[in-house]
Amino acid sequence: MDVDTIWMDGEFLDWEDAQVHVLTHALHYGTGVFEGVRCYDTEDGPAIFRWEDHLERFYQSGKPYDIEIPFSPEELTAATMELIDRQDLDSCYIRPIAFYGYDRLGLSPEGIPIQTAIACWPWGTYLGEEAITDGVDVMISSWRKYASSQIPTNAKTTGTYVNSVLAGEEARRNGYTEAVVLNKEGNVAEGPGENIFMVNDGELYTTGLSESILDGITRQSVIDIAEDLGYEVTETSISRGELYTADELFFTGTAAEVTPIRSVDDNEIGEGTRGPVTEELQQRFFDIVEGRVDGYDDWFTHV
Ligand code: PPE
Repeated sequence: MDVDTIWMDGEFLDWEDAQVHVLTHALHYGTGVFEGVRCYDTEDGPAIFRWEDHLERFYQSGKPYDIEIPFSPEELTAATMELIDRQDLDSCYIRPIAFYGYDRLGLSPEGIPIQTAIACWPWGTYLGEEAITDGVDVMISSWRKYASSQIPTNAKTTGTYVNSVLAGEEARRNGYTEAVVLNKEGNVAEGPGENIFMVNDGELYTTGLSESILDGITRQSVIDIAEDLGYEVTETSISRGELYTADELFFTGTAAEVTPIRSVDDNEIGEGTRGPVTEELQQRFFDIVEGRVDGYDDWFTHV
């Protein structure tokens, strides 16, 4: 990797020196929150996509856990800008994280210092280069998504990603590229690191916020982009069976961007390739994030 610096607790450190103690609270109990953000190489130079929305979610994610991030949004923004600038990155993935550090073990984090770090590195397509054009094969995971009555699903918490790891690895062990997880009620929730959309008769559907999903920023962006193109978008509950008979399906996420789904449990979706509505939205999404469309300026923070 062509990167050498990580910002941690207010300082720029050499990549190798950004370390924590082995008795870090978050390592034992998963008590950290994080973000995933992309910076795109636009016509006007590097620009971070929806930075303010990601920052807001970062602070909000900490609330249920009393993780009060000890840096202001301005300080985190300045640190990120400098990281991108110093390392000459034009497009990259940005990973802010805040977590309970080291003082003592025991479940209660009271009095344990909160550590904050930001790393940036180049990250290409999430599910493979061909995934963007050809789509991915997914399986319905035998693992359910944890319910929002058990752990807040709108917070991006480090520990809860064990659920995503179980589902994703089960799918890959079985020869699929990615999983889809059902919620406790048995309806569709999302992917291990993606939200999901369905297209039927030229209209869009996506799982609602009460389906135990992460409130994805790409999901909200795609809803806005689709509506701007004249599509109707409904946030609803989607059953497993509806996935099998959908005209088109696709994932959204910061890492996954807009990735078509071509089969579910070996059932072809539509023609078994990227569908036309998915292709149109995907093209529009890339045109917007790479700065080729006017009217979305407030989604960008220029470096
Ligand atoms: N659901 C989950 C569970 C999720 O982790 C993500 C992002 C999304 C939906 C989409 O949210 P948004 O990025 O705001 O559109 N997953 C992040 C982590 C990926 C990883 O492998 O690490 C991401 O895409 O950055």
